[in-house]
Parts: sequence; structure tokens; C-alpha cells
Amino acid sequence: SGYPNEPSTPSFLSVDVETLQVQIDELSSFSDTPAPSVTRILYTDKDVLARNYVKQIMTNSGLSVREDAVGNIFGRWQGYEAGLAPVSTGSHIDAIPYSGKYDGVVGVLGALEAINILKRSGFEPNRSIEVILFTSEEPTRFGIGCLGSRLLSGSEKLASTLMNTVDAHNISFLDAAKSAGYDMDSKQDISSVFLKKGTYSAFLELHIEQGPLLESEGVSIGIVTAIAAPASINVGFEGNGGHAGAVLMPNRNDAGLAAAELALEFEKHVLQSGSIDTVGTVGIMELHPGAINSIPSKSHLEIDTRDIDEERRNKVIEKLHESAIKIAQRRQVKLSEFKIVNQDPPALSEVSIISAMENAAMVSNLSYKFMISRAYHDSLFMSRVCPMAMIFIPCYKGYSHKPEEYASRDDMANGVKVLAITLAKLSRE
Ligand code: HGY
Ligand code: MN
Ligand code: MN
Ligand code: MN
Repeated sequence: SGYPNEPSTPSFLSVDVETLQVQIDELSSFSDTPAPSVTRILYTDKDVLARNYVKQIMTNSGLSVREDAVGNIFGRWQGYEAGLAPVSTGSHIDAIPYSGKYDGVVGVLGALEAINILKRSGFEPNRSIEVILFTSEEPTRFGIGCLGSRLLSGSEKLASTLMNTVDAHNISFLDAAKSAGYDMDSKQDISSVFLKKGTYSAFLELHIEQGPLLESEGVSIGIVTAIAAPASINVGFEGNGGHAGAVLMPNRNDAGLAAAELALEFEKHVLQSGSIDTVGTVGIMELHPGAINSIPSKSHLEIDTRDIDEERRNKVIEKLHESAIKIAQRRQVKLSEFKIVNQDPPALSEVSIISAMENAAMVSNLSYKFMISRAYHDSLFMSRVCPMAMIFIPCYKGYSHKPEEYASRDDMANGVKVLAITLAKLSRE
């Protein structure tokens, strides 16, 4: 076929999983909470240290490294025909408070190891292969998930919202970015990161399952066929508050109890959706002033609901809104906020990439199964830019977003190998 060095057969692709584990451990040390937990929030000092650490590994692997205005980082392995749209892969390294060290990280460091094993095998890509470290996938600091990939996919709404978004300490997005070395002043700066259609021929993401299926069924590889549709809603109630002793019950309009009642009503709506695939979480519930002897005068809830069926999920959001209005009336509190922060459609994986992954698992003699991802990922937004698919590996008891998160060396090596073989194949198409 005239290409130098056809990809060597998978059996010669030996993954240096010891080095990968060392890198995962070293990266986890850049954290704002003590080991074994990891907390690494967008644009903090620890985030900057972690970014530099990964950029160094990209450089050591001979990749050309560039960053965009918001800090998405790209490491490119120049291909034989550099003019063609590259194959891309990657994930995130930011970590929610008190979480683990594998979520996202396996898809960044594992992608770099996939490139290293292809290089060691003498393979030369036709299309360039590009590893993307998305600037922030978790919603922690500015309340929106997949900030980096959402912008890459061209979200005008997010570009304008970020111009007047502040974090919990009243630091603006622009100032936070500046403190990390990303100097933006205008909406144009932010939207300069939008990718043109056709920038990439494909996007693949390696990720821990963040669920128990692969481990419990003893399956080595998950091939993701669809990513569930996530949505997040902010709700606020306001009442008169007052002295916990002096105000008798009939004279209260307790914003805290309104929040509590809404949370339980929301759970009912989710359970009554008609499908096990509908999930709902009230992950944040704040009471103001937050004193034991003061009736909450304000409450703030951040609600996460997802489903593989977008309509069914949207129905839950409508019922949530109806309940919030009803509870506010009944309890004589003000519904001060009901804001849908994001209401994203699900994403379907590209069939041709799914079969390339299936083939890679087969030639590597690995068991595999097709499955949906109930967690969202940067792939959800990259699917708006190019054909996408994901590779899952098992994680201990499905744990994620907590310090006990763990993926074995064998499982990581399997995932890296399937990623490498798939990247090699797609770089030749
Ligand atoms: O919440 C999620 O699904 C992702 O892991 N941030
Ligand atoms: Mn996560
Ligand atoms: Mn993740
Ligand atoms: Mn994710």
C-alpha cells in the first residue's frame, strides 16, 4: 500500500502500563485535597501544574503542542499526509472535589501511551493523530459541564454566558482564565476556539465506565453506542426567614423546607417517568443563612437529570417546574430562580468507528459489549464536530467521583491497546 510500516499486529503492541500508572499517580498529586482523593478545579494552581505535567509528556512523545484561548490543549503526531483531517482522541484531567484519579485521566494519559506504542511498533500514521486535553469537563467551577468541548462544538450561548459568569468566590471566568495564563478579553476571544466542521475525521475517547456492568459481567471492553442526554437546572426559593424560636409554625414561610419538598417531588417525577433509564440527582442544596437557629430565608438547589430518551427527560423537567411553582404558592415563598443551565440531546456513536473498535477488541482477544454511557463526556459535544465513539474499561465496583475510584493495570492496558489499534486503522482511512 506504499505506506511506511503497516501497523504491526496487535500482539506486538506492548503497553507500558507501569509508566502509565506512575504518570496517573504523579498527576493525582496535583490536588487541592489530600490523597487518595483528588480535587482539581479549572484554572486553579493545581490545574496549571497538571496541565504543564501533561504538556511535558506530550513533548517527550514528540508531539507538537498547542493551546486554544480557553486552554484546550492539543498534542499532534504529524501524519504522512498532514493535509488530511486528523483523527482525534482525548478526555479531561479536571476532577470534582474529593474524587478519584482515573476519571478522564485514563483517556488523556492512555491516549498518549497509545501513540507511544504505535511509535514503538514502527507505525506511521497517514492522517495525523491528535490528543486533546479538554480544558474542563466537570461543571464544578462555573456550573456548566464540558465547558471546553461545548465551546469547541461552537456554542454561541456558552461563549456569551461566560462573559458574565463568576464562580462561588465571585471571580469571573475571564479573570480565572487570566490567572492560569489564558488571556481573553472579549466574546470573540472565547469563540475563537470554535472548531470548523471537518476539522477532525473522527473523535475517540477512552474512559472508565463509571458504572458496575463491565466488572460484574467480567467483560474487558465496553463499546459505547450512545451517550445519555444530560440536563442541569438551578432552583431558588426565598422566604422571610426569622428566629427559629420566636416564629410559630403557622407564621413561617421556610425556603429550606420548600427545597426539601421539591427534592422529594423531583424524585417522584423521576421514578414515575416509566423507565429505569431516567435518573435525577439533587447534588447541591444550600440554605441561607445556614444557622441552626435561623429559619432559612433562601435556598438554592442544583439539579441534574438525564435519560437516553430526550423527550422523557424533558417531561421530568416540566414536572419539576410545575412542582416548584405549586410548592412556592403553598408555602408562600417566592420562586426566585428556575434556570435550565443546560438541556443537551443524547449523542449516537458512529457505526463505522464502533465496528473498528469491535475489530480491535477481537484481534486483541478481548471480550467486549455494546453499551450506553449514562455519564456525559466530552465525546457528547465532539459528536457535533465529527463522527465519535467511546471505549470503556471496567472500574472497581463502578465507583467514580470518589477516592475509591480504581482501574486495574490490565484493564487500562486493554483499553489503550484497543484505542491504539482503532486510531491506527482510522488514520489510514
Ligand atoms: O457528570 C458526568 O457525567 C461527568 O462525569 N462529569
Ligand atoms: Mn467526571
Ligand atoms: Mn470523565
Ligand atoms: Mn465525563
